Amino acid sequence: MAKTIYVLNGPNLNLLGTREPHVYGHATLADVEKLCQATARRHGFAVVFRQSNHEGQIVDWINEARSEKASGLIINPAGYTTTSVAILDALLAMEAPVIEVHISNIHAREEFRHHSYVSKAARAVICGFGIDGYALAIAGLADLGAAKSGAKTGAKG
Ligand code: CA2
Repeated sequence: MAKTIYVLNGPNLNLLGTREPHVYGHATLADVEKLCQATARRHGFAVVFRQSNHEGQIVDWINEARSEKASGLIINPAGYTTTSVAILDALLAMEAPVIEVHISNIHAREEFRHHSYVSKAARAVICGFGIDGYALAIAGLADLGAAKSGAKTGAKG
């Protein structure tokens, strides 16, 4: 059976592709889901892909990923990146690797976007690659899995 990864998206990412294309590009969240499904399939993963505008819902999904023994979790916490201790605490309880993704380069933007609570629980952080960051995160999770099973040698794992 395919290993499952969760891809969780925070508030307002449902609006992707509708405005601010100079910052976030023209792709919609449906396009992001298609990219994740196609990339995951190539790496032998199944994907649970979700978006919510509600902090508690995201916390519940992180707990679900943990209890369902997901192989990894990718999260774009969006506006909760800089505020949510609740999401951080849920992520800290995960054993599987967590990858934080941002479509834009948050460090080249306003200073209030630079600090992330989520990064404290993240194995890696990807920002500034547009929606390709999600595909890179899935490839990274696949690489971590391969390293763990001994299929690869190197510094990771
Ligand atoms: O670059 C990212 O992926 C962000 O996580 C996106 C968040 C922002 O608060 C973070 O600082 C960086 C914003 C998500 C809302 O996205 C929209 C996209 C299009 C139109 C309106 C909102």
